[in-house]
Amino acid sequence: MFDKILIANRGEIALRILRAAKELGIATVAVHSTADADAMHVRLADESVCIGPPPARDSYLNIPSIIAACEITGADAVHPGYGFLSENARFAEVLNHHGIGFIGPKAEHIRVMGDKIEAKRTAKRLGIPCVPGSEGGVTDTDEAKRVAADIGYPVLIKAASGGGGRGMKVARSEADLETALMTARTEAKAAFGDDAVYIEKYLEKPRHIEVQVLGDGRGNAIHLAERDCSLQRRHQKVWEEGPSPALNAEMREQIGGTVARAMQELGYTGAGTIEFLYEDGQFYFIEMNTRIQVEHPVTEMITGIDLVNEQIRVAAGAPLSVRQEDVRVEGHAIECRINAEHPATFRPSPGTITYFHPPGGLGVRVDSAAYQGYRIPPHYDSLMGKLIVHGRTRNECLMRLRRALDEFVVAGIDTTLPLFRTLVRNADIQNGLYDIHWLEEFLKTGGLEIE
Ligand code: MV4
Repeated sequence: MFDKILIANRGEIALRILRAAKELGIATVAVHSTADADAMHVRLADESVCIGPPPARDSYLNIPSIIAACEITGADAVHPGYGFLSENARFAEVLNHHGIGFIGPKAEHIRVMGDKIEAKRTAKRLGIPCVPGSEGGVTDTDEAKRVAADIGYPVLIKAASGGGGRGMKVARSEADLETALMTARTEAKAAFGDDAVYIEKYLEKPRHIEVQVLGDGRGNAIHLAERDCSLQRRHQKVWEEGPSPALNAEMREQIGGTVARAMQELGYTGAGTIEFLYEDGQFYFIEMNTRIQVEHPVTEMITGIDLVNEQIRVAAGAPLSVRQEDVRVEGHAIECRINAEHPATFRPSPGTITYFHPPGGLGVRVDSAAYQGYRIPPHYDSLMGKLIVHGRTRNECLMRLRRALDEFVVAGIDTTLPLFRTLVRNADIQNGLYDIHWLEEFLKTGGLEIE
């Protein structure tokens, strides 16, 4: 097992990783920018190293500074959290080259899944159902027309280096196709320095359902059911829950089994998420994330399995602590991402938290690095905390969530708490009747009565 882990991240996920390390008896090193000297992850770690000025590219994304911090402190592994360097294959390779463990998958698997065309090719080879579309990249209009005619309109043009929704263009008929293709390629080149694009059948009203996996890198892999992440705004998840209100146990076993077998064949190491669009009873692979995700507590609450503990153990060469037959889904969990933003305009609201009172009680978990008197710096993303609630049934979970949201007090800054207080009382949400467009439609049509 590792003796000392360096956490190359900040905020609530840095605390989450610290807690897992501490429970395993592993010493911790925090790294921080000059803007984060007062941050909670710095206070809770055994040691800390300042790695640069506020902009992430000069600190949390600065590979030489992080390697130096490992060498100064004698850390034998790095946990990258999510975002920042978590899906940077070169970072994983550089660490290995320095004899430092990377708590994540093999660099090769990060690289494959980072290219959406390669990821899809791999998924298809492993027997995972994919959205109908081009075999690989598409460059010329005639080829695009042939593919589109074959799969039928509408079609969607996606950037190979994209993800997070950037650089996508819909073509509703052949008349739209040439412009969509050229615009997508130009935007992809500008955003990612790579103009490779591919084509898929455009699904009009799917849900976003993702399956959590864990692999030991030596031929054992399991699934830990799914999360429904359909409630998003501008490709930012807002509310995640598990299990999905749209699936039954049989469908869960089917897609979970397919994914676990695929990851076993791939020899995948650590935690991963296979993202699907789900429409009319069918799953369609879109992407794979090779990191721990923001919404991982939903899975932890319904399975009782500590995903970060498993990540660390597996990276150190240990087997998974659970077998597939030991994984059971118990009850229901919902996560609300509380952002330091205005609840109606979503304008970021950095500044000092003058009062902080998180909710508690049975089935309530708050993952946050915030505290009373903490000043949220303006340089990073606006996630201020996550409220995760568990209940024996979805209805119990909703009732408990309503109570927990009413208990939560954050003063001095704007937060998205009022949005969640509205959502938890909405009939469509209560009935689980929503798709990937529901939230934006709700916000656009004035469902939120907040000025
Ligand atoms: C799609 C799609 C419809 N059809 N692919 C958006 C982000 C990227 N990860 C994949 N995305 C989509 N891919 C096909 N073939 C619709 C979306 C999409 C979306 C997906 C998940 C959650 C929210 C979304 C919001 C808009 C579009």
